[in-house]
Amino acid sequence: MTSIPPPEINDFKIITASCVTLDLPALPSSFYRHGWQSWSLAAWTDLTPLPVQRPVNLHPQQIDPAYAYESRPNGSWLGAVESADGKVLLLGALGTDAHVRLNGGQFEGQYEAGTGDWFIAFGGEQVVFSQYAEELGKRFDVTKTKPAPRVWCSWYSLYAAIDEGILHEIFDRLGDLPFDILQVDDGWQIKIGDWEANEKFPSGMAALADKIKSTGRKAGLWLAPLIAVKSSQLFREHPDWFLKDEKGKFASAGFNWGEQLYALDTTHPAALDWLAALMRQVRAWGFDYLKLDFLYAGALPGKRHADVPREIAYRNGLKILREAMGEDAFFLTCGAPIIPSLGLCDALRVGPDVSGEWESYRDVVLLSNPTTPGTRNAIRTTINRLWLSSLLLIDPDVAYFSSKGNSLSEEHKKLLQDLALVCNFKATSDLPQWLSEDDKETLRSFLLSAQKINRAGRCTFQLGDRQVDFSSAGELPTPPTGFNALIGNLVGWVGGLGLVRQILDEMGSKSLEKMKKEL
Ligand code: 9PG
Repeated sequence: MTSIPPPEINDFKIITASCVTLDLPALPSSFYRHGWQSWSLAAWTDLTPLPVQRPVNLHPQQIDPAYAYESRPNGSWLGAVESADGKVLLLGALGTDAHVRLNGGQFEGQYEAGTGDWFIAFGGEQVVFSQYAEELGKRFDVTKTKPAPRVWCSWYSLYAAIDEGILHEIFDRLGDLPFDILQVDDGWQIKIGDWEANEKFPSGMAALADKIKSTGRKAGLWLAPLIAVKSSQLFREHPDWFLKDEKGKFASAGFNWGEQLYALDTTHPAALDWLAALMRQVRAWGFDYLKLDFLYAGALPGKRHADVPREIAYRNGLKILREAMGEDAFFLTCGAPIIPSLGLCDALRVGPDVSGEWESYRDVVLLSNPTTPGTRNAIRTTINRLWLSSLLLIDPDVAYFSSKGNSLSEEHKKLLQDLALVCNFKATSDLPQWLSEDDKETLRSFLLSAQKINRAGRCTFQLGDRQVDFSSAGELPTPPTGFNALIGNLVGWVGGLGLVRQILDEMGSKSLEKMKKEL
């Protein structure tokens, strides 16, 4: 263990150690928690332990399951403390497989396997974070080259209820709105693991890409190549390609689509060959923008074919995916461990999903879960990850323009639109059928906007001649006590039951089918 005094003000140092301890002169007033992957919480909080988030069977897909029960303030790779005078001390790993935590008056960092470099800086918040980003850029061969795309994505309106007919109609009706990419999301594949067109796409995926290209845009596609369900042909034919736990059972990669998820072992040579072939296939169909999702699965704890640190295993898998799709493809990573993705993708989702509601009381308050879809959750975590924007394009998820298909207030819709401008990553899923002429003009000027943006504070920005303040999304709700805590436990338990989630999914898809008929 290396114990060192913090650096002088406005200075930073880099030291090599497996475990580092900084003795703080006084207890800080707040702690910057940096969650593991795109959807995990990033926020400044006080030092009170956060309750364990629920349902616990979703831990593998929402947070780093290795630290799910850590009650001290902690974070993946980096953390920061703020003292009463507003100065910030940042401790951050310059390698993968590292975690930090506050242990009373000591700020500790630890590599899971072996030693690595630590970056330590003290000074103004924006300065220390940008110095850290600069050092990360050097270590992870970051070359930020691609221009920011303007994307229409099928997820946040139709969800999985997409089919060939409705997508063709939407692509036609988008008219001359200035989108660069039309991206087909979840719902086209046979199964999670079997990445071929399902019966809703009888003309096949190449025909779908052709249709998009005929509108003058590039074609985008969503896949989750590092997970599979047990009923997939992939899992049935190659169970040996999947990650195991310490007891030799298949490790859980979470639960979604009414099924248990499993993780591909990205150190297995045959699995890597399969991944590379899949990427070449998707490019051959004509898709040039790839949103690869649920990527955390490559870095979950477990037993692998080759005994390498889990995030190195993930990063090697990502390299194979990148090489096979080609440097000319636009590569967006999602549900992805943050630091191990740097330098290998063009854009990274930096927050949880938005949704048509501001906040779910059930999820955020009763279940202490800030990682589930919700507009407030998405804004909160994205704002706290803006420091990554010097390293790659950061995707804050989509903005809404229509009053149909969501229950957001005008003010909340505007906040999401402004967040997209701050990130310079513009996307929506709104259906052209939903947009009034006014909505279309707002969307058009959003897509064309090239305002000058200046950060004024942690949550405040100057956008052209307007000031924007995102602080209404910043605070975390107070954890439940008494009766509400009891209800929370019950909801957490019920919500973790597979059958209950299946029924909810079923209800969701029925109401989407109804909405489609009414378009
Ligand atoms: C498609 C979607 C969209 C979306 C992605 C991802 O259970 N979860 O924690 C969970 C979080 C996010 C999520 C799905 C499940 O959404 O972020 O944009 O592509 O997959 O299924």
